[in-house]
Amino acid sequence: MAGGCGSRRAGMKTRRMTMAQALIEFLKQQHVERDGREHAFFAGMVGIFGHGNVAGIGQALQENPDFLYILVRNEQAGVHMAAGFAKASNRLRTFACTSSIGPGATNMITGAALATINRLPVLLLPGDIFARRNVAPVLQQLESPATQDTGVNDCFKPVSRYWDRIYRPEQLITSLPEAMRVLTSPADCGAVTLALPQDVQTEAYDYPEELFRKRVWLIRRGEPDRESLERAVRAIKRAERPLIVCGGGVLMSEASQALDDFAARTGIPVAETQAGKGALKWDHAQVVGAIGATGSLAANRLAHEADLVIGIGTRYSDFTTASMTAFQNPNVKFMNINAAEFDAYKLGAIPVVADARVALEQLGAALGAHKVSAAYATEIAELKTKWDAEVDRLFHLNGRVAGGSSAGGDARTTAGETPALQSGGGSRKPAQSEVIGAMVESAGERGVLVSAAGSHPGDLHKLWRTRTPNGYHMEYGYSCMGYEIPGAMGAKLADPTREVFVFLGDGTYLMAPSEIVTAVQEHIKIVIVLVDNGGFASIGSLSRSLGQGGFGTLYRARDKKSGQLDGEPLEVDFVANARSLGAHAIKAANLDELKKALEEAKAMDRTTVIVVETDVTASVPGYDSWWDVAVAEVSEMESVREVRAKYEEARRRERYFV
Ligand SMILES: Cc1ncc(C[n+]2csc(CCOP(=O)(O)OP(=O)(O)O)c2C)c(N)n1
Ligand SMILES: [Mg+2]
Repeated sequence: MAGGCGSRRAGMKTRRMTMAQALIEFLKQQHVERDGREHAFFAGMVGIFGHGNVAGIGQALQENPDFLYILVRNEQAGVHMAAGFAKASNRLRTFACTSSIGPGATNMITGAALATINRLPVLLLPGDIFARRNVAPVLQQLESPATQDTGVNDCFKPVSRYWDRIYRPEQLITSLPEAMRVLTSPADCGAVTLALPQDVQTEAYDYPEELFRKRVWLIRRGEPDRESLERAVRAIKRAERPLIVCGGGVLMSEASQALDDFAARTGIPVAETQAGKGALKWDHAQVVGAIGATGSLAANRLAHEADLVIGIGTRYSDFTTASMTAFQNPNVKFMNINAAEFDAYKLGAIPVVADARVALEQLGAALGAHKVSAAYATEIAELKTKWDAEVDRLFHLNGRVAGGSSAGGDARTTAGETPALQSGGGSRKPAQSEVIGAMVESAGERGVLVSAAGSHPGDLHKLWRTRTPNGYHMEYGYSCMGYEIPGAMGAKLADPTREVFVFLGDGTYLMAPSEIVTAVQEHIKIVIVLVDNGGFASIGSLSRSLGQGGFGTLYRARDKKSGQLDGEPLEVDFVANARSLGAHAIKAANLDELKKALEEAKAMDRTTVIVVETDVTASVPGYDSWWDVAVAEVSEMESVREVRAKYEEARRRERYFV
């Protein structure tokens, strides 16, 4: 906004502005378009001011009140909020993130890694040290005896898809279009970092007026090439036991309807990754649930014997492939539809480098009336019915044991399908699966579930029943404790008409509860269900399965005698804590109280935290699956040596697909 409009440079109209003012003006003008719908790409900026950005970006934001600025409590959370917003917007919108130099900047690195791993666009604008250098070392500057051309912001390089440092104000003119190209690319998007030296942010330049024209970036729907499509069609026609692995790319491409039609017409079953879950309704006839280490019995059984795996928008993480043990058919082949060539070629697949929706439509048309065999269709239907009954059972345990051998949804266990009965019920602590059942009921058609790390992502992957696309928002690329609350705030900002529920553990809550204050500040209403199980159920369970007995995973005081963390349980009043941050807080002692609390929270217009203690012994089992966590090869501990022997045996099932 500022500056002398109308000056000229080599016949070009220019505007004299500081680098920061020009940057904000540019961001305001960026739009994206897909399927004829146009959106402003940036909803605003989130961040925290310090001496490294207050006079530059801070001043420019103040001058642009029409560009939303959200003050957060931690820069990392600010990036999570932007990533959550981008994910819930199917990558069509995001926030820019500003920080001061030094610790404010490095706080954003975790957020950058999360965004890049999950292929989510976020624009990071860390402040940087003086480009002028004469006053160095400035406060918070990392010095090097070997070069002056380095600083903490170089740490963003491996976690960014595009990285630049703006030493001169005019470098914005060439850097910003590159940043936008990457942010709006379906194949290359992730974190983009532009490091902004604090002096340069405030320097004026005669920017060409052209830089500030409204620009609409087309989000391409890439077409598959004819040859690849033909190969894909031949592979599907040949296959007797095809299986679709539905990844996050299906949601990002808004290809739910195309996949629904394709699966219904061909009868090919659809298994879901964490990022792809919920692209189809849970009760769609072809949906067989979660796949992999945290998969359903139905999906994992089908995966074991599949002869063609059709990966759509998936990057095949180890949880999806069950550490390369999920697919045991000796003749299994892969065919991958992906906007990114990198992912399309994985596992020696026939690559179809294309947008998911377009590829599914063309593939469906080319396949005509092709259908899976009647025998395969019956098998799919039977497995699905069995699995749905298993989920119902876990939602309504009524005091029965869940069937797991250890707490925390341990992926190493194989389920007993008919668990024994246990006394109990009434006012007892609920099992985690019952908490999930209550939340599924409360979430209704359009509720959104947000989570990221702990024992619950595995349980939620297996059990959550999504009814509307984007109703299941799991950050499981980085599985980052601390994403949940700001990520959910981003999801709520993306669609305020949907009720957003957060499932998080006591461990995560204690790591990062502070954005509740931001939620109150911004009138963002989310419902947080805080499961208190006295520490890290997930890692405790993993530790026990490794023969390590849960060492260092419980929230207990250091015992004076043993000198270890096995003393009295630490009492934390989560209700008082959440209340102190401005949330409405409720303690639920049992399942009935939890159900009532969920209804109370829905009726509130304020962020609500529901604290519920769960029974850690009633864990959800694993279903014919495995996750490779390497066990100590030599140890003084007998328990570890035993597990190592089993581990070596289990690892033999890991396969190469080339
Ligand atoms: C930032 C971060 N640090 C560490 C981990 C490793 N980790 C995964 S789950 C977990 C424990 C989470 O505890 P809690 O939130 O209470 O969930 P629970 O395991 O009890 O279900 C830890 C430490 C992580 N995922 N993220
Ligand atoms: Mg816990």
